Amino acid sequence: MRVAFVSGNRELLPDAAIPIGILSVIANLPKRHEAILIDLCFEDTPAEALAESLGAFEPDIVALGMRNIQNADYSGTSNTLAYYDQLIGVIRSTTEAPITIGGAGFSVMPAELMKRLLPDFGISGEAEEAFPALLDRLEAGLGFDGIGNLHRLGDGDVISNRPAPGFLDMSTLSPADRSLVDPRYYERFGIESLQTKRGCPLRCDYCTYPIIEGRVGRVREPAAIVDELFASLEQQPATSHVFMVDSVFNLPKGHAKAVCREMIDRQVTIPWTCYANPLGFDLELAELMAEAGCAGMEVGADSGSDEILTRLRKGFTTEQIRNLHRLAAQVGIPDCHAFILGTPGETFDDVLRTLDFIIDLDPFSAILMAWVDDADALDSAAAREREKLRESILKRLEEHKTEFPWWSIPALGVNYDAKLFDLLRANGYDGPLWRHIRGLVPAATDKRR
Ligand code: B12
Repeated sequence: MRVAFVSGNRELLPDAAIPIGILSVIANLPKRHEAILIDLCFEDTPAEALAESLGAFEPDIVALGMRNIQNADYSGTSNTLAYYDQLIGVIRSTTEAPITIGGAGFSVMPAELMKRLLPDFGISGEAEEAFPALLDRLEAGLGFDGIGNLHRLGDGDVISNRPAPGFLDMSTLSPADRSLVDPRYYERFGIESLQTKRGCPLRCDYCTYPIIEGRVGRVREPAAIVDELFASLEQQPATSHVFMVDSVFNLPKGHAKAVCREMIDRQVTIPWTCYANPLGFDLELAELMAEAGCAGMEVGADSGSDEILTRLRKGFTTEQIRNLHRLAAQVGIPDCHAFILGTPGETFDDVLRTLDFIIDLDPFSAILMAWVDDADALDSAAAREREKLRESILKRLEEHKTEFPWWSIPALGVNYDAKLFDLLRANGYDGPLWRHIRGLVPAATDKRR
């Protein structure tokens, strides 16, 4: 079949992210299918570009990737649903080919998005097996039962197949081909995406990662990861940095160490960053990461109160956050901790406790966000109550922004805005930009308490 993959994502903050999920689905498509990738990220007029490419290719099916539903920076988030409505309208008016939607954003709430966007099919979660299975059924004119996580509309409602009985074995998957990627991702942002495993075992209260990837950890062979990295660097030589896109790089710890050892043995020199978790973080791991080129860790610390951490089911304590920070500082890896202030049930005193904790911890970088609860859209009384807390939080952060000018406060546009980031990149700063801000703030360390 002729398959037109469309990557709808146009988000450039904090960096543009290559459509690694779609690339993986393409890499694992049986060769008898002919696929193209229409990437709308850098198009000035995405609707026209899409219509033109579809018109020229005449697909049998359009596979639309939806990575983000919203920009989710807790600054009063803007959602992208109207934009996806528009893309689907363009596809419908250009071709009669059925539309299948998928991707991390879609997977977060597939039934709701099926009803809202009205594609013909949706696939939630990983799709390297489910999508070719759908093509087989369409070709053979058969029904759709048994294709795991397939969604379709019928009788005015969404019919959702059960998930496949197991998750994919990562060792059976072919790696993504980066020669398909628009080189502007690398020329303008320099960042490659690399996955060392799928699945997140954690149970953080609000997090959607296990919905997308499942909880069962499925690791890749370290040698295969480094092979993919070397191949990608050859295909896209403008790469200056790698982001490990795992939900958490250091869980399981043994695998993270094995990946680092492989990188060290094969003399990987490109710097990389990852999401790290305070659970079980130890000196040996920190040293291996540093030696393998880790140039930064992003940590979802969330709170400086043990009570709130327990309520959020983070599974670690403030002492473990401190431990990670100590070890990171010891081996010279900058750490960036994200905190979410005002989560459900939190009081202003809890927020102040977290702020005191951050000041005392003094991580290399901190991102402070004021919680926005999606559920408030349905409950106006709760929304008003929460809005008051949010206002007090932002007022307090306003006071801190001059005292700690290297903190990022997306809701106030502090160290998180497109112009600043463009300026930094134009001046040669690369990778995730929080790594550079502290060094640019005069006498930042004098502010330490
Ligand atoms: C790593 C990561 C980042 C890194 C990316 C680094 C990089 N260079 O790639 C950073 C920190 C930069 C980042 C930023 C953001 N992220 Co992010 N990120 C992730 C994370 C952890 C992994 C994404 C990934 O690459 N996965 C690996 C690939 C292989 O998997 P995949 O994309 O899911 O693809 C599979 C399936 O989804 C499916 N599939 C994918 N496409 C398609 C298409 C079709 C047609 C089909 C059928 C199937 C299909 O098959 C693929 C293979 O199995 C996810 C959470 C998660 N665990 O998934 C959040 C996630 C994708 N991010 C999210 C968000 C919101 C953002 C930001 C907007 C937040 C912000 N303001 O900072 C930005 C946007 C950046 C951008 N340019 O788009 C949300 C999106 C959903 C939502 N709530 O809107 C997620 C789901 C996390 C969450 N909060 O729930 N992110």
